Amino acid sequence: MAKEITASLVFEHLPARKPDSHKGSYGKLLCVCGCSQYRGAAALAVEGALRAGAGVLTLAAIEPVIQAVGARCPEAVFLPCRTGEDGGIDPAEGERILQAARGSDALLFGPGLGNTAGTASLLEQLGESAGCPLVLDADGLNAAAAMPSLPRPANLPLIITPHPGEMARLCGVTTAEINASRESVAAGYARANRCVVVLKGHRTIVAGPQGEVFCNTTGNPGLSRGGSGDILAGMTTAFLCQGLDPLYAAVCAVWLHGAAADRCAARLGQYGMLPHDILYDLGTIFANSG
Ligand code: NPW
Ligand code: AMP
Ligand code: MG
Repeated sequence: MAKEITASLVFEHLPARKPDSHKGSYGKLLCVCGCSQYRGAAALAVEGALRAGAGVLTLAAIEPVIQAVGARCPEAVFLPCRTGEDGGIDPAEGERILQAARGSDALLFGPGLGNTAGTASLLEQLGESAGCPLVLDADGLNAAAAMPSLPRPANLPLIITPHPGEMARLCGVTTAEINASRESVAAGYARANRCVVVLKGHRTIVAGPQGEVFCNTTGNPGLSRGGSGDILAGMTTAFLCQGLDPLYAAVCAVWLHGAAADRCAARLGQYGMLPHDILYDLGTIFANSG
């Protein structure tokens, strides 16, 4: 039986920002996101991560993605990558990205990368060798679904954040089968693959490798639009890079993402709210939490 995620559980696990801290105290986060088709996914993941407290964030991306993200988010640092044949990052850039990952505290791989051979090649190069905790989302998960086993950095945490369609691809079953038994699917996958699973949707499930299972109580159908999950992926990686236990990095991100969406719906309505609007509401939750 899943335990419900509550505000008190979340705020117990969120570390205070100490007066004598500096940007290095809050982690170095590397995002590998975006392609010519999906530039906004990178922007949303980056802003989600920065608004969830990451200290220094670097985005490895192709030039058009960097242009789009830089215009929205001057705080981001960039690792410019050549564009490959399929409109994503050229897989020959894998070694440079790997070097950056090795100096990072957490790596986000997937939002908006494109479901392409280039993404699969990058994941093969980075997944097991990254040398830092890894969050796989979106096309990172689609690439992983085609591999014999889930790529993971040796002895380091792995969090996956699938929606039911992505989970179905990972498990080789239908989306309906995933949604028919969400708790047991997430728990079984987390145990079998020694990772944290965030199975998204109405009442998102967070399952850990030791059999822990949480169910989220926040969020609303105003989140049912493209881009919501990219923000969650950034937020999850931000908490991971700030040193939270991977299970609680996911628990905190999921609850706060939904709680921000609930505030946003009260402000703009479920029809009118957009994923990037919830970042303002996330700030008001932090502002009122002390
Ligand atoms: P349906 O439609 O109901 O049959 P995909 P994606 C299913 C980027 N983005 N319950 C759904 O089923 C992402 O980061 C970029 C049940 C459908 O089959 C990725 O890189 C944006 N089913 C890329 O686009 C904004 C559910 O999953 C399938 C479900 C592709 O990601 C948008 C759709 O998923 C987007 O984030 C649920 N709760 N949720 C940008 N602005 O740049 C989903 N499904 O085919 O994996 O496509 O999620 O859009
Ligand atoms: P993605 O499909 O990757 O963009 O992720 C969608 C995000 O929005 C996930 O965090 C979902 O849990 C959330 N979401 C979508 N629809 C709903 C809903 N009806 N109720 C609560 N959360 C939702
Ligand atoms: Mg998504």
